Amino acid sequence: MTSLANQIVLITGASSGIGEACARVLAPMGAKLLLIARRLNRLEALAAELTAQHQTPCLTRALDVRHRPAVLETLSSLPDEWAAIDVLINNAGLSRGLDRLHEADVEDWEEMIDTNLKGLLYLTRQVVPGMVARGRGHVVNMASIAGLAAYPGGSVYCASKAAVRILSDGLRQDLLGTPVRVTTLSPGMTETEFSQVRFHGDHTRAAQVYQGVIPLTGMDVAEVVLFCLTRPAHVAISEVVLMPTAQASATLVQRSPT
Ligand code: NDP
Ligand code: 8X3
Repeated sequence: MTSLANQIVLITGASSGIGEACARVLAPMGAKLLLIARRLNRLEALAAELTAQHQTPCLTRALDVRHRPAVLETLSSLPDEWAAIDVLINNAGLSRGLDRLHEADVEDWEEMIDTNLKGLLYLTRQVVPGMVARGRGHVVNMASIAGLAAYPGGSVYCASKAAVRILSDGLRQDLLGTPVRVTTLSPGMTETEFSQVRFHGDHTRAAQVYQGVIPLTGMDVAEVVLFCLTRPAHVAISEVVLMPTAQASATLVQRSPT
């Protein structure tokens, strides 16, 4: 088993959902958590809770991963004792809208591509060289079942997540010969703030996504992240697809009457 004790784990999108759940699952393992998102107040509350409960060393940083100079500044100005990042969980991401491609809002496209794709790339470019130099590291990229096949109204989000999968494959190939591992996670329907964000705060529409289904929780996904991170050094889990039992694909969901 790979121990996470005293490992520095950077989690993007730690203010909510899957990223927050990863922090909660990794804290009792003795990891040191570098928590990143735009909503600093949430990160600070989470850090205070984890430090009180598990004595977890936490460092919080407000960062919009879309802004390359800010990513550079944040990561290059870390205190020395936080600079040697062992695990990078590229989780920050979002979907905006569920509109037909030829009718969709271009601003929504920009936000998804800039966050899901370019943000992930900026973090990776900044963190992975140190992992290679130190001869240890693990990158976990949050893709989605949306990256396995398109669904109506989701083409740009799906394309961004397909890109995450392919980028992860490429990174794995580029890192061959180093001990750095790359894991892609492709979860299905997971109840977080994801649908509220997708529908620009329309709670009724967001709730309908999970109607009649028991979705995954952020903790379900985080437990899989933990499993991947703690395999022995010679075991690299390349990709995991996980869905609620009531889901067979992005478009095939068995709903019980409510
Ligand atoms: P949430 O909306 O609950 O969490 C998204 C997180 O991403 C938040 O912490 C948010 O923080 C952060 N984030 C968004 N934009 C930025 C940005 N520009 N800079 C920094 N942080 C940002 O959704 P989930 O937890 O569900 O989503 C996490 C990941 O999982 C995403 O990549 C999503 O695509 C993926 N996913 C989700 C599934 C689902 O069904 N929920 C299924 C498959 C994959 P803040 O707003 O504070 O910046
Ligand atoms: C989120 C899952 O199917 O709503 O990535 O796109 S889905």
